[in-house]
Amino acid sequence: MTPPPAPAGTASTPASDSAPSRPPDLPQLPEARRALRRAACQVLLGNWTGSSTVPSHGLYPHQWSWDSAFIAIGLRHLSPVRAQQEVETLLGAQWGDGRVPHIVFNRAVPLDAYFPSPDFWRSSSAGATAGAPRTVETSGVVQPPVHALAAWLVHSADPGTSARRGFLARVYPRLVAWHRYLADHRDLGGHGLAAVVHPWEPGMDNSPCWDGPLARIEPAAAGTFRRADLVHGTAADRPTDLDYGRYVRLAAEYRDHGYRDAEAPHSFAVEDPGFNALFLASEYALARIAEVLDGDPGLHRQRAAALTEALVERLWSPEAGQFLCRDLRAEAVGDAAVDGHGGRLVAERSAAGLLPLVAPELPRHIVETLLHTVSGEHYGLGTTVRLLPSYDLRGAAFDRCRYWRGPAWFNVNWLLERGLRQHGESACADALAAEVLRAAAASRFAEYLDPYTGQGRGARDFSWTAALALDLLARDPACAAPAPRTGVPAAASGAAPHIPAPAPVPAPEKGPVNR
Ligand code: 9WN
Repeated sequence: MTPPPAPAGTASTPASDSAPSRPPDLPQLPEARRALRRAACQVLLGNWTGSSTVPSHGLYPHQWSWDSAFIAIGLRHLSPVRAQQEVETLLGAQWGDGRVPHIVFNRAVPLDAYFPSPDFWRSSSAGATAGAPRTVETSGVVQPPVHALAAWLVHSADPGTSARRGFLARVYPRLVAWHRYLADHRDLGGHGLAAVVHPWEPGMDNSPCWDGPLARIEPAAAGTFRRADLVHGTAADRPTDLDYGRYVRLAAEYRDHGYRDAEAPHSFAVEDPGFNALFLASEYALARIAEVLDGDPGLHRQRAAALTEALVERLWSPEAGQFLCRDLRAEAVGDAAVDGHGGRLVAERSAAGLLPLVAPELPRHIVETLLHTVSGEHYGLGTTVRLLPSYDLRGAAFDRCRYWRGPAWFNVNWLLERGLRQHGESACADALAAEVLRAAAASRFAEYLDPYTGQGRGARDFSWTAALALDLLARDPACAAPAPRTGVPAAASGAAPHIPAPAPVPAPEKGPVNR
């Protein structure tokens, strides 16, 4: 892969996609970078609710699982203690079976502010036998396991405070239980990868990769639910009503089986390369955590290596030049099993299939192929676009505006940057980091972007965009203001604003099953 060149206004976009001339490279200037840092801090302070951070007050007014992990990764540069709280609040809602729910509901938010609301999920009653907490309401599905990676990075930002507060010792058993849940309850294919059972689980809700598997699901009738997302989001950006009907059907089916994986039919079951790549990256993080706690890192490294192997064995497609999703239910409805692994690879290219670049032990020929794919015609990074799109630019379902069907997302680009750096592609990683910062500044921390024009879409002041910008800025000595001590007022230099004394970490309601 060549470093993204994209000089001012020269990106070769389709004729109709006249890319705006590139704005002055604002974030390159020290003062602009400090201003960006201050603005990112303000977003995180504004979205903080007292014990965690909402992705966005309007569209997503509760705590989301993988959002919180990304948010903590940025928040650690503003307040390591607050970043620890972010992670611990989420883990405080962990279920007895080890699952970390994808939403933790804030009871102070009106029920109609977000759908599906707590009265749809009914976690504390319907999920009782799976160990759902009794005093907090949550969803019943999960999101990608980025949490151990986040916990490790949060600890590393201020190991002294972390040790004094016993942060790692508290979160480690919970993170182990979370990974064990995925290994024991979600290996639906039986070969070592975790399967997602709802399109919300991989975090890329309406990726075209789900179109095939979802086509078999009978949608819930239109009048039986009321979407709240369209009050805040543009319909052209959001999933369709038909997709929503299917999401609702799947979630209700899971709920009606008590969220018990052994009994739920899981009519949607997919092995997703992004989800499993983050799973293995988090196993490596658990190894680092175990080392600090004088535990046994070996087991975690073995699991990470086994996940890498299973990922390559089951999801690598040399023809596509990337990893693909495996639809585990394809056979069940009579589709031919073509490769003897059970189910069928989904013939759609999504950015999730590039995320295994975060795996440190990926075979070199695969790394090289992925690098080639990233800048090739399907993703065009550095040639036709400046940030990685979420889906194949040439795919039949490509839509530059609609959610995960084309737009560029900041968390995906942050993960790619990390993967590039890990495999020695520092020039590309530097160039991508600069583009991420430029786009974050230009879009007022948008939720996602039109990959061709860079125009911001979805929510603004979106938390993970601000957090991950903060993380990239923290590498710059001009911006890396020392983490403020509680009660220290903001310095004029771009140091973080005043952070009030933290509220006590909520005591977890019930301990995770830690077998
Ligand atoms: C459903 C919160 C979440 C992200 C997901 C993103 C979107 C929710 C929605 O927002 O999903 O979980 O209502 O569309 O797809 O990745 O975690 O930011």
